[in-house]
Amino acid sequence: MKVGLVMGSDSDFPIMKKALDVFKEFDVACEVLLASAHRTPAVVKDFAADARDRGLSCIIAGAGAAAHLPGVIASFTTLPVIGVPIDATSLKGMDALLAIVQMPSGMPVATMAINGAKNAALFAIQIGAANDPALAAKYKTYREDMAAQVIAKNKKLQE
Ligand code: RP5
Repeated sequence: MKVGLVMGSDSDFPIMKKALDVFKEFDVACEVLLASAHRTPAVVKDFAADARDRGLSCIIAGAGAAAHLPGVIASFTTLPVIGVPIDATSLKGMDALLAIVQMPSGMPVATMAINGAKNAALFAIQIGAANDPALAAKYKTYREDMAAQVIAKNKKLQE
């Protein structure tokens, strides 16, 4: 499985790195791009237009403020696009959340929580795992480990 990870500014990197960390943990290949829907639209178009031909399964796009990046990427590819609204302004990410989630009918972007880069990566893995039994098994183990941790914490709480 190979995914794309795009961010609108280097100021988004501390949040988007959480997605990269997940892909490293799951040994998933990732193309990373810094490009802006407003500042470098041609770079965004070039990246998205042949993303399927390069073997990407889906694209995660993180942006703050007037966050058009995920929607613009979605306009250039039929791959699933996962949007991560970033808290980058005095509106604390609500601006980006509303910009990303309110796509026109027929043009979906799967929108995560504000700063939800980790869940974006896990959702991308779930998409890839639909046709990859080894990745599906890894993800199942991840979920089982998470459940075991909660159960262990509860047990400790009862002591
Ligand atoms: C958006 O504007 C970026 O995605 C970033 O979240 C925000 C601020 O960008 P910088 O001014 O820090 O480059 O386009």
